[in-house]
Amino acid sequence: MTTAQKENLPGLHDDADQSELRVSVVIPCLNEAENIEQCVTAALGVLERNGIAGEVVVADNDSDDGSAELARAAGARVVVEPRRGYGSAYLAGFEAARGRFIVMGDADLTYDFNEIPRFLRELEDGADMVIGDRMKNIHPGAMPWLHRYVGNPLLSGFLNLLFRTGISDAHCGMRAVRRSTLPQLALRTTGMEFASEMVIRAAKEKLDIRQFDIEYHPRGGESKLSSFRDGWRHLRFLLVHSPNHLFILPGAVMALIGALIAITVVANINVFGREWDLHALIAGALLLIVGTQVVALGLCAHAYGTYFMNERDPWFDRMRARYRLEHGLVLGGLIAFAGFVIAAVIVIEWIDRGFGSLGEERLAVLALTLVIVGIQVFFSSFLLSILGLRRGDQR
Ligand SMILES: Nc1nc2c(ncn2[C@@H]2O[C@H](COP(=O)(O)OP(=O)(O)OP(=O)(O)O)[C@@H](O)[C@H]2O)c(=O)[nH]1
Ligand SMILES: [Mg+2]
Repeated sequence: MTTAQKENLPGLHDDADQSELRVSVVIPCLNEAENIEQCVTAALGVLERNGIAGEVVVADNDSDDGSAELARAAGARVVVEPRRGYGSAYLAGFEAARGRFIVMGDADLTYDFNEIPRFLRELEDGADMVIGDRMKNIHPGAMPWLHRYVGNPLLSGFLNLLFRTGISDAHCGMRAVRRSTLPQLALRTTGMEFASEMVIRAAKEKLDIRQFDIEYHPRGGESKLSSFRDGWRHLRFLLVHSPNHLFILPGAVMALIGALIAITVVANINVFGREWDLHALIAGALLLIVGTQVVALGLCAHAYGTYFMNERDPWFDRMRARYRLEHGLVLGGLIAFAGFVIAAVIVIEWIDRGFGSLGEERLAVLALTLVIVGIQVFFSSFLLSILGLRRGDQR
């Protein structure tokens, strides 16, 4: 490469005298004998042509088709990770990588390694993570209809609805990351959901994430992706990392609707031109009880995330600062007490009637609901407090 050529690539000169490599191209590989040689050669060629001090690390998932030997022969450093999974392979590759920057790409010829300098330029410019966007440049036959129009848009859309990352193609496999950010990202998932985890963790840590359009080519060899199993693993990951959407929101909506129905029935309010009675009240009670339970589970999930997983959620932090164990105990106690009072009124009336027949079903359901909800709030408050014990965060 001439000096003039190097000057056209800001930030990519004078690597030879640095003890640290500028880039590690990490390629995960599971039985990719058809492609791996070509991928490694392409990546090494790009580094050489652009004068970038770097290495190619192939994270082999214990392939049984000779992929590791082929990769080694082509000039890659090979690390073997016997535990299967896209995430497992990458975690092993990251551990072995020595470059200041890491560029990631599949071992299937879908991505063009000539894009490496472009990814590096963004990182040199200050980005912490750079992600390709395949969706506008998918070559014919590169992505099945189901993934192109359903799986990828739905999963990326849902991911952004929950985590607001602003990344259009959150599952693109060609990306780059500053290696020094890895401890902060604390990635741990082992399967395809690793792609989601990287983006979500980076967004939660407020890292500088950038994206640009790249081309997506048809794959060589057999795909390792299982549409439904891997799609579900992404979805499951998104849900379990967002207690607000999994528990708090649906729980609060159920409890609110339940409470409104209960008030309407007990206060004899006319809605839609008729009065609502016992059956509606039973449905309302069910929603109120289940909703309370789901919200309580969500609070415990938040507490677990905060105390054991170093998660931060501004809403939960505000709640923690405002309310203590005793607030929950008093609230739960008062709700249950109200239920017992109503139950006592019914019993007194029954005694009054000389233990005769009673027609207080509506009040009885109300009393039962209040007692259950009160007890739930009371004991959930204790559980929340227990979850904070270890870190001395008990409130
Ligand atoms: N799915 C999967 N991929 C692995 C595993 N270990 C390594 N890989 C590599 O991870 C990369 C991604 O897998 P692909 O089969 O290309 O999945 P994909 O890119 O989502 O789907 P395609 O569009 O069909 O390529 C490939 O380079 C695989 O060889 C594993 O256990 N499971
Ligand atoms: Mg692929």
